[in-house]
Amino acid sequence: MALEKAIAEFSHAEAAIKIASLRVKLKEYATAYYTADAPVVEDAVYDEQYRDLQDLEQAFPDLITADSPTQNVGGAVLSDFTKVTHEIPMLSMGDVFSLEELAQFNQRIVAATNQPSEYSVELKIDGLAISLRYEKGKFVEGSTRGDGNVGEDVTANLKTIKAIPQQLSESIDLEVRGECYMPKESFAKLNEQRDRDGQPTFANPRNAAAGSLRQLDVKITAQRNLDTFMYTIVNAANYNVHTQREALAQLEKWGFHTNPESIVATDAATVQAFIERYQSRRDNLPYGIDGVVLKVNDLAAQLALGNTVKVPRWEIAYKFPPEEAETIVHDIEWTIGRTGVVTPTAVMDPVQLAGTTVARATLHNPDFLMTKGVRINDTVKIHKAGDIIPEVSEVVLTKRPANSQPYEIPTTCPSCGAKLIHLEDEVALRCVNPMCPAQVKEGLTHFASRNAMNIDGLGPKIIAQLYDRHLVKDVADLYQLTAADLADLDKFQEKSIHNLLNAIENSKGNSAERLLFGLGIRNVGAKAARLLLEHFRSLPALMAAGADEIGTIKTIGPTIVDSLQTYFANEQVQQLIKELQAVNVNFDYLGPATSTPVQPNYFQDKTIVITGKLNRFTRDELTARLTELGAKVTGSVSKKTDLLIAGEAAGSKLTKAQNLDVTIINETQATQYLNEVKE
Ligand code: 1X8
Repeated sequence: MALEKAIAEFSHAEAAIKIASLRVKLKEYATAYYTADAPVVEDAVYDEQYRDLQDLEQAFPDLITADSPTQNVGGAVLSDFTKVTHEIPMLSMGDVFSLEELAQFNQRIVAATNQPSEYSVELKIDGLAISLRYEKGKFVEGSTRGDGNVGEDVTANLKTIKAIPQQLSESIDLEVRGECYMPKESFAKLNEQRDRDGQPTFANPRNAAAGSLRQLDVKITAQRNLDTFMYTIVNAANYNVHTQREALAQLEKWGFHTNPESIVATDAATVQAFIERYQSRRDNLPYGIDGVVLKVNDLAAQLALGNTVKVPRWEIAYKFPPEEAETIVHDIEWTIGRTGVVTPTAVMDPVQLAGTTVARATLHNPDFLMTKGVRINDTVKIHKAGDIIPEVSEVVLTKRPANSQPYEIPTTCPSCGAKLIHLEDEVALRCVNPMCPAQVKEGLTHFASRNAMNIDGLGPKIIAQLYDRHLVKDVADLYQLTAADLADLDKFQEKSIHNLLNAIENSKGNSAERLLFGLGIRNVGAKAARLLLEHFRSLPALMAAGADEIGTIKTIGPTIVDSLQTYFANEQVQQLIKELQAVNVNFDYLGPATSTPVQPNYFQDKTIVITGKLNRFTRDELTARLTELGAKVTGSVSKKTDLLIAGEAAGSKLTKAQNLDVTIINETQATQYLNEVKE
């Protein structure tokens, strides 16, 4: 959870209190994580609170104490294992969460070394750090990091890992460091087995690796299929190794496993491409990664740069955005769709999730809500379903407040008060009152939407005002609106009035499949509407047709036929059609549409700005694709902007979007969303 207010607004006393509480929490998390191998919060929660503490301490440096988590490497030593003192401390690493912070890291390096930077760029393995010592070529001691100075002797455990050579071909003394991890497949199998045996499962591969390595019974470790990637040679210069790249090559020669994915980079674009590549492919790797590590390649330069109190100055971790986050549910909102389906949404404290800020998550339907057992004030874990829609994964029951009450599903429509019902065979809860204001407004919004009558400027907010002021109760009323009616609306100036009236007027000339789709008849989507009008050529012809004839059209099944006949048989509908005809709304099919209707997608109906340099598309290509998908691409960022797609070296537009809290995605994320669109 972010701080409750800006750092600048904290008084000294308030900061002292907040700092104290953050330290208590962080220490509790760290103990659970390092000592018990059972984290109580997501990494992202730890990281965020750690950052809050860092920020507060930076603003109030007199409040920094030596025992603050920011001044120590995490992890205490469990007493069951013999202690090992690390002659050269095993430091942890500084981390950053954005490309800007990475650029700042690079600037510091360039300024300090006075030469262009060259980095070894490696994957950050989600495992636990280990150190291996060899004497005269023989493996003699292996240890965990512990608190960085003193770790645990896990030599016997490490001897069971095949990836660790017991004997080197050269008779040398050597200390190497790296990461011990459990491959995802082994992790899945282990948890399945534990589940079958009624044992608690491990939260993630890293905890499983830590739990497996720190076993007093090494037979258990031996069964756990652990693996390693080594990446550091201690005192490398003694082995005629002068760069990190040479170190990796030498480690490989000695017979250690090294990670095959690393590269050398001398410019930001290469680093960014590497980050994006693995961020989008992390699910396809056989082991877990949680970021990318940048190390100054030249080892002499590393030495010259040295360390801060806690971390080396010459390396940094870029952490991937969390794919799961924890937050608190403050409310459960019920929204009523065009067809009366009532859908619950969790309203939550905003959190960062896979690169965007999320404050709402779908709860789908009452069954889902009850199965998950979500209550108001519950802490929940959220993730992005299909990488797009924020969804509640589970309630964190250990954090449920003592006075928590079971949540009660509403029995009446929050908009019109009508009794809600479950239609047969449906999980959905529905309001079946056709006059329900929420449904009518949704229906009007649908009529005006891009794939229907495409009335630019007539969005949900304007429609709500028109409806609430009794200016519009059905779609025919839109065509009776006058400039005087619109002049009363909030923030409506002459130009907007003129534009909206024009857009409404122009919509009368649309080809009739847009009208048919816009009427919002159950089961009649944009595609069915087009097929129907291609066949019947006009709305009256369709209305006059019998079920048999309609049914002959390919892909138009009995459900659609039924829906159409029920709809057009309704007297109110017939009256509505007459009113539309009276104001000269076109009822004829005007030939193939210039733009075919699109599948619902992430970009649809969003106002989007593209900025920065793109690698995969030209600006025009991306604009064309987004427009096809029903988005509006504009040139400048404003309050109306829904989304900024930021390429490399994005400048003032990015800053402006950040200030306006506009959702920002990068090119990789945009590509992922594009790939999601079904053809
Ligand atoms: C931690 C890790 C490092 C690397 C990979 N995975 C990690 N978890 C690497 O350097 N390739 S470095 C490191 C550290 O704490 N210094």
